Amino acid sequence: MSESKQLNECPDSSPLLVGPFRVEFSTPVTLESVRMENPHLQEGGRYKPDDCTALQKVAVIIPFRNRDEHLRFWLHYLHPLLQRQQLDYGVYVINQDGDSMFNRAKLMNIGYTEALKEYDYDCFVFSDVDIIPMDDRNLYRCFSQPRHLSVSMDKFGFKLPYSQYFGGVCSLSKEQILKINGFPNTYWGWGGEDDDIFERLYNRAMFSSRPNDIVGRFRMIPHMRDRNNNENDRRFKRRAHTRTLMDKDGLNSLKYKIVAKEKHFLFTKITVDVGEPIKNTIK
Ligand code: UD2
Ligand code: MN
Repeated sequence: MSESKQLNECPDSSPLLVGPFRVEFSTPVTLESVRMENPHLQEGGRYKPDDCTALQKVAVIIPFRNRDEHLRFWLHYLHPLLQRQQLDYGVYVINQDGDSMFNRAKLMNIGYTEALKEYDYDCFVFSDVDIIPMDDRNLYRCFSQPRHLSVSMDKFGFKLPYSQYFGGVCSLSKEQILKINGFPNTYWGWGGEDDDIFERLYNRAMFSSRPNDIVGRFRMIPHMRDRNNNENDRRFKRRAHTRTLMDKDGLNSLKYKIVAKEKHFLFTKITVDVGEPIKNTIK
């Protein structure tokens, strides 16, 4: 009797994939129903296949504040998909505490840092809470180049809005993230941080790989602009300095305080104090 059986690597293309599937937001889902649908999860929203060794260890990072309804839909669609993709994965909801201006990219840096404290992840997928893929052949894992996954969204008529677009869902390996010093911490409010990330990649001679526009289809749950996520009207001025600022503004300048860490059955929720914008740093 041997306790530890030797597992083979999972195949490059999972036999469990179904291709396109239906995504709709008219029937509300509950955390309890999602939990029932996913009996193989471990606490904190962790999973790994039990019949093969996953090719990558993936932390899925969701920048978050006050979007519980969207998170329920996200969990409902994404947990089964990530399992069909045979990933060794964990879901991290990085919840901005308080009501200061929202800072999506800083929350992504925090997610990267905190997930690595828990497990030896080699790949990081960063996803908006409201974007749901419509095809499970769109792999939530890392590639030899950073990847932009949400290429074909309903809100943009299933087209890429512009060629440098990097918003929505993207994946980067640990090495790729370190090469660009992570993400900027200084974009407060809506917009610009995704273009900054694209520019960081460009400045380090990387580009964004993409699935095709059939596999890369997504739906965004329709919503209004949140409170305290006002359009950042300094974003264009800030991005003009990305080439020089990227070495100073990123993982090496990241400061935050953990307020709470909770292991839910379907995700790990880390509530953080990200601070406030410093006035007039970039004019
Ligand atoms: C677009 C991009 C997004 C980001 C943003 C500009 C798409 C599909 N997405 O999203 O990636 O570049 O523009 O910053 O083009 N959030 C909260 N609570 C809040 C505010 C934001 O949870 O109060 C999170 C949540 O994960 C949300 C994401 O931040 O999905 C982006 O914010 P948004 O959905 O309001 O912005 P949107 O749809 O214009
Ligand atoms: Mn959105």
